[in-house]
Amino acid sequence: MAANRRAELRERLPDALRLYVLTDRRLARGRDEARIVADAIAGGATAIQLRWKQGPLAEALRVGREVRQVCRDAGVLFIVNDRVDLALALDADGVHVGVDDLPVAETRALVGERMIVGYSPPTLEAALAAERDGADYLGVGPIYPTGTKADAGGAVGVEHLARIVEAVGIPVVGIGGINASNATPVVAAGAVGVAVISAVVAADDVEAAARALRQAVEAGLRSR
Ligand code: 3NM
Repeated sequence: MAANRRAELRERLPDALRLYVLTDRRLARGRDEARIVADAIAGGATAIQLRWKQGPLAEALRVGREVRQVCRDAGVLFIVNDRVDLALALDADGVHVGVDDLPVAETRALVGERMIVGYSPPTLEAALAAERDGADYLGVGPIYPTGTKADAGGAVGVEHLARIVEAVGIPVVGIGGINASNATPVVAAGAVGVAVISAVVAADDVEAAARALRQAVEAGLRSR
């Protein structure tokens, strides 16, 4: 795609981040990433993040190409976690970085206008700084307690998310411990959508789990 993909995607972002599903090999119980992603999209996922925490990068590249193809065929956003090099190699729509990764400014300098950059701000101040440095959206969490990310810290709650939504001009998604029964208040608090791992990836019926979450997100949007 063109070098200015960022501008085109930024316009679509609020809609494209309604239900953002992150892959996790450990929770997938041997099921193939591309299969899980296809089922999640069938249930209503609007964005996918390749979250690669283990194994050789050559394998990440192979799996990433499969996942990217599923996303492209469906017109769904394809974002790579942590690794700017992998995001560039996969020609992803975006890269998502956190406090332990390359900072937002350096990430933006490397990817230019070729893709969007997401960031997970630990504080309100970090959220404002990330926006200034070129982040296109933020992931705020953990909203609720989660067992999926060991170093996620304590739950920040929807009030913290609402303060960040008020302070910044870029879209915010909530993440951490979100499922179909608690997603609605996250969106009611101002998030454009929710990001999830276990509620979809670990479900026996991935498509049904995604559908229930998407309905909870839509209920939150209607309540605003
Ligand atoms: N980031 P689950 S919480 C990847 O707070 C991630 O930034 C978080 O998994 C943050 O939906 C988290 O299973 C884990 O709780 C999300």
